[in-house]
Amino acid sequence: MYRREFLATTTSALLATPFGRVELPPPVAHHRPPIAGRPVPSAAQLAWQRDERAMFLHFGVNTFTDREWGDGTEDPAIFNPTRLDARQWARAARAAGFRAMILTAKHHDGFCLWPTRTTRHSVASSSWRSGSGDVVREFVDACRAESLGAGVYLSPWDRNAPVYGDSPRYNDFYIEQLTELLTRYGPITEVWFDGANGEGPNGRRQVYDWPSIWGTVRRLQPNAVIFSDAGPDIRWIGNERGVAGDTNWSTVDPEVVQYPGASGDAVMRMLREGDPNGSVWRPGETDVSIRPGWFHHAAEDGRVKSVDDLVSIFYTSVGHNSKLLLNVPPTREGVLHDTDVARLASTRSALDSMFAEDLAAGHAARWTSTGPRSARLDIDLGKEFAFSIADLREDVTRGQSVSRFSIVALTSAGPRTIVGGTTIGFRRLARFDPVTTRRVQLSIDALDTPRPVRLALYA
Ligand code: FUL
Repeated sequence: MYRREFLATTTSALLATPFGRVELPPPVAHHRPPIAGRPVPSAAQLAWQRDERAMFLHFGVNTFTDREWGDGTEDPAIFNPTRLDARQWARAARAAGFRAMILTAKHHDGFCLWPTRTTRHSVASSSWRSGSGDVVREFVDACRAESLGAGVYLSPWDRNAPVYGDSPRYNDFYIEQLTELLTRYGPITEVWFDGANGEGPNGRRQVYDWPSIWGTVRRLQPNAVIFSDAGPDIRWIGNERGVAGDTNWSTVDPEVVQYPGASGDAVMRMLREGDPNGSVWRPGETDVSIRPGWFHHAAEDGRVKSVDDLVSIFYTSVGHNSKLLLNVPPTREGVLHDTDVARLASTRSALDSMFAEDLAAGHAARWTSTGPRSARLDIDLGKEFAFSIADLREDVTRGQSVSRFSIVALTSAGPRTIVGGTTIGFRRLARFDPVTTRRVQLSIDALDTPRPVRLALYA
């Protein structure tokens, strides 16, 4: 949450000398041949996007110190959840419609939630279960039990490791931690590399070996997607408010954002909007917390986002061709707070009822080509219906192509534009004042020969 402000003051030059261009083994096979050479998602990227919702869990020493960023001097003994129940996290996530969870295995304070060989700053030195516990193990087991994907966040910035800032040595240390996480716990679906950064002891700056770090993930978990500002598979959406770009291409120009933590207007715009001419497929993930902070603070128990806020976030993340990564932080007891769990359940019910019945389903629909790069869909609903939600989807297995859309109601008083916008992508949601009509037209402009877009309408 403090990331950009912090970066602005401390790290403008910090990562200015990355290890160079990243060359990774190719991702898992593409689904179908690209249209006219445009990028398409890998199987792993497609599965990631189809999940739509994942839950982020920020948990660690900060939970016990009541802070957002620990400084690495915390006594491991303070980590002592009294009734840790990862199954409760997973049940709540699943019941709320989430398909994956991502745990902060290590945050900036360097405290590891698994018994690592790399440092004593871990659960093994804590009071919890006399040092014999493993939060990552319980988290992964709970994900499996509830059929959720399991992802890990391993903070590159480490304020405890003495070798941080001693670049090659820290890179080795970090890759060893990553290797433990990626070899001990079975399939991992997403690995999350945070762009937040700081200086090592005595102001030494850490230069990360991203090619080796990302290469380690590819080698050990070839089906996992790698998230960071610079992908390579999934990019950060550029803010922590739950809002993806209104225009949001899943393709990007990789030259613009070359490493995690890059800053500047061009970088932020590329993160938010992508690039219609981008040479790589790198869809955006929207991370946001259900509370003001990322970690649980009892003082914020009354400030959990409302159902309306959470529904609105769904529209501006999933509904803007992104994936929602909603943070729900465990308490000191090691469980999700009742308020958060209830809010998640109510949000799921609200969304389920909104999308219960597609009024356009099964009605006569006809696509007409209106030009080499444009097309129109006419739908006859059979009788008048009132609707206030449009749900649009491109078949992104063949790439993303729509650059403009508009929906028009053909009413007795003449045509009336209901809603319009730019990109669609995997899913585009729009809400508007209820419109009553029998005939609806959807017009699109596309980058290549238009392919049919799926349109659903809801009351
Ligand atoms: C940021 C971090 O500094 C926050 O603490 C949090 O983990 C958020 C998801 O990313 O960059």
